[in-house]
Amino acid sequence: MSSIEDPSDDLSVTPPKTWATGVPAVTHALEYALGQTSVRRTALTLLNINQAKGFDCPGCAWPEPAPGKRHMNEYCENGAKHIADEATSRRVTADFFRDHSIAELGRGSDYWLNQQGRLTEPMVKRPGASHYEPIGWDEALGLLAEELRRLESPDEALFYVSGRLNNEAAFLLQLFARAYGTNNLPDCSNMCHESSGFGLGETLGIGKGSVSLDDIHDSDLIFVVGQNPGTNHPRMLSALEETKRNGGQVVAVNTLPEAGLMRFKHPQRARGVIGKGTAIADQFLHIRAGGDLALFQALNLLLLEAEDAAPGTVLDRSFIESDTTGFEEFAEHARKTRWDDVISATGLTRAEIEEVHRRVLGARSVIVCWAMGLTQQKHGVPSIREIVNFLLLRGNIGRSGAGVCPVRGHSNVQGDRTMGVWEQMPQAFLDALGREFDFTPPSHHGLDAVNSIRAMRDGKAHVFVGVAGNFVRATPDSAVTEQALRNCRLTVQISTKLNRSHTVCGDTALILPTLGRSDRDIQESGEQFHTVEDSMSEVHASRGRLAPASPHLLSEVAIISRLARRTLGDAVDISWELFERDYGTIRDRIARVVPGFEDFNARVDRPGGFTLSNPVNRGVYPTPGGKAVFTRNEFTMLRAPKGHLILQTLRSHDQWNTVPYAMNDRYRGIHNARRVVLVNPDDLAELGLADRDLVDLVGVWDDGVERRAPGFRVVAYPTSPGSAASYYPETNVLVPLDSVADISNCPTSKGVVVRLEPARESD
Ligand SMILES: Nc1nc2c(c(=O)[nH]1)N[C@H]1C(S)=C(S)[C@@H](COP(=O)(O)OP(=O)(O)OC[C@H]3O[C@@H](n4cnc5c(=O)[nH]c(N)nc54)[C@H](O)[C@@H]3O)O[C@H]1N2
Ligand SMILES: Nc1nc2c(c(=O)[nH]1)N[C@H]1C(S)=C(S)[C@@H](COP(=O)(O)OP(=O)(O)OC[C@H]3O[C@@H](n4cnc5c(=O)[nH]c(N)nc54)[C@H](O)[C@@H]3O)O[C@H]1N2
Ligand code: SF4
Ligand SMILES: [Mo]
Repeated sequence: MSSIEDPSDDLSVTPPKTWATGVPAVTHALEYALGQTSVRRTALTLLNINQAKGFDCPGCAWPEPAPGKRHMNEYCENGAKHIADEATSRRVTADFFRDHSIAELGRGSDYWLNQQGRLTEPMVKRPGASHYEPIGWDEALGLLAEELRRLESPDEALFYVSGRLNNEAAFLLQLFARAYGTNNLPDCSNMCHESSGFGLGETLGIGKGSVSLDDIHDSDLIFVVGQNPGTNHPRMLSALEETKRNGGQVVAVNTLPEAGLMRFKHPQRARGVIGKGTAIADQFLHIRAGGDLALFQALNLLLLEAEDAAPGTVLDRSFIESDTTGFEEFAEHARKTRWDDVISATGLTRAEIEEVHRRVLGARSVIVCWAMGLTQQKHGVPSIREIVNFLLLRGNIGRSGAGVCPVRGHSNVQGDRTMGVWEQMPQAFLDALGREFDFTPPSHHGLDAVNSIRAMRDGKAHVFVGVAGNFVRATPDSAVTEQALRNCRLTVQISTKLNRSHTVCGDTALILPTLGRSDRDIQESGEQFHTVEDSMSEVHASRGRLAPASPHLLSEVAIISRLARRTLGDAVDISWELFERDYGTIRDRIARVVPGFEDFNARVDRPGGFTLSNPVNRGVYPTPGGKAVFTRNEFTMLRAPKGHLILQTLRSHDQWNTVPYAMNDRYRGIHNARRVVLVNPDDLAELGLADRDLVDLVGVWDDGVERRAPGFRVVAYPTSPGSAASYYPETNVLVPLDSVADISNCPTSKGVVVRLEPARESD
């Protein structure tokens, strides 16, 4: 199809690494960068990542150190790969679309699609057409506006946002959606940290983390639960190294012994390059899938019993008294925790848990960090609530070195929520938005990601607009989701690079190419910057430095402003033109609508920006009762029928979400293949399978539909007993649409019941 071939599927396996980062990491990043673009562009991009006057790394949401404390190279291997992937010199042109039918593109792999390069001009697929063809911006936006105006109800349109989107564009998009008349703003967060939002919102009153980078450095004890920082938040390892240097300890809780959790070599420090590096985890808990709720219930029981044995020495009674409610009911419930339940749910020994307990007793400050291993489980919300109970018991909220730390994924996913991208924004936000722009936003909740798919599947939504993501590959139940999108009258993707979502089209489909984070953004009033908020609520500016990938690109702000003007006309009196001309005018309005953004333009002008304060750290809990809430959580564990495993669908070291950069997962020792399933050797023996067998993964769910992912190589691997691991998005086909976390509706991507069948003959 093109000169870029899929790498051959030629699996080789080496022992999993016991350390992360160091010289090989830097070399790998440079190799990828130089494969994409010139030495000059590589140097320019790398020198500007995460510097006060440069652009924010488009990788994860881990914060940068304060400006004075940054290294010249304040980025990690993966950050460098993400930026090189965007700064690539390869281009997808109109000729490319003429040469490849949409059906042909649909057969290309996720890897191949991404490797084609940056999108360069707007394209349209007309009804019945087999190919995309060029279309002017005016006509494209007119076509979309016309479809939106034709809908019987604004709730028949969906606006999907991924956390790559900057604050200014996110604010405009939600303003436009609400002025148009809908709260249908599904986002990637619905599939990511949604359980954190609900778990923290209910107990602490705010769905965000409460700690800063300094808290991480100064903490006595940090838990890293269900998270693989070596790959997904690499610079978190530098922070944990600092914790250790200051005398703190780390407990890692994972179903896999992830390299970065074990040992870390700092690439920016001579010692890291040559020495043995720092051992990160003081204790590793090789937990069973979904066992985290039971683990924290056991730790809470131990704390209550220790307090009984030595009253007044274990719990922070005065904090519990002044800052919380529900302690007595919680304690009564917690005392019923049974050790045999805990042992079967966690697969840990009582001695291991008691060892953790002793560390907790010895720590004056404790932080719990977590990511997808918790949030994408059916009982993700109760697990997070139980973690809050654990921290409240010893007053580990709101003081130095202590607190909750949900480690976010996309670089601005937290900011997008702050800007109002959520289908359930509180009424106070909607009122403030309505007051500022003189209209009445709809108050009924919109659709999240899973419910958006249901609406398209059932013919209740007809126009899908995706901004900065890859909806078709990020969502569960791929076959259902693809059909849902094909049911639409119009599908629109505002993107930088080609992906599978461009190949799964409604009757009409539009590709609207846009500037990336590294591209210079010049508007009528001059050069623009935009802003982002990281996982620790730090808001700062990001300025692209490279010549845009094509002269035909518009910024996201420009696309949304023009679309709003075309769709809404004079219906609302909003100065969209001004917004496009000068992004500072958007920030002026954000300052008046979003709490904590007062004087936004001036504060973001300082190097490093500013930090949004979390009220919890001032002893203010925005819960209905004004206090932190202890909760009672029923014991739950994941069970698979005999002969089945609990599959988690996770990231390899060489991918950014739905986009593989290469076929390797270096730290886990997997090379040249992605269709692999990692299984514990004891489970393999019991299932009568051997290392390297070729199997189909077959999902088990109670709707009678067979979900099959064919042709996976078995790799014997130290997964915790009963659990298996495979890469996303190849395995999304196995996640049933209705298999969601309680309360948060987040797909259970880490708890999929499967059986392994000998691979069917390919036909
Ligand atoms: N390089 C790179 N960086 C990324 C991304 C990327 O794709 N590539 N994606 C970004 C995004 S959007 C996100 S949300 C984050 C995701 O960051 P992570 O949450 O670290 O990502 P996953 O690969 O999904 O890994 C989940 C981890 O949880 C563990 N786990 C699975 N089930 C359980 C369980 O039941 N209990 C426990 N205790 N552990 C479990 C897995 O073994 C694995 O270590 O990364 C961000 N950063
Ligand atoms: N099975 C399974 N499914 C999952 C997960 C899992 O662990 N397992 N994880 C879930 C999680 S945590 C998340 S966050 C989602 C991620 O879901 P998404 O955020 O939707 O997916 P991405 O792969 O990050 O999107 C990549 C595309 O974004 C576009 N893009 C990149 N940069 C820009 C930009 O600056 N502007 C614009 N307009 N476009 C840009 C490019 O075209 C690129 O192809 O997936 C979820 N799905
Ligand atoms: S840790 Fe995350 S934000 Fe920092 S450089 Fe790496 S990918 Fe980018
Ligand atoms: Mo995410």
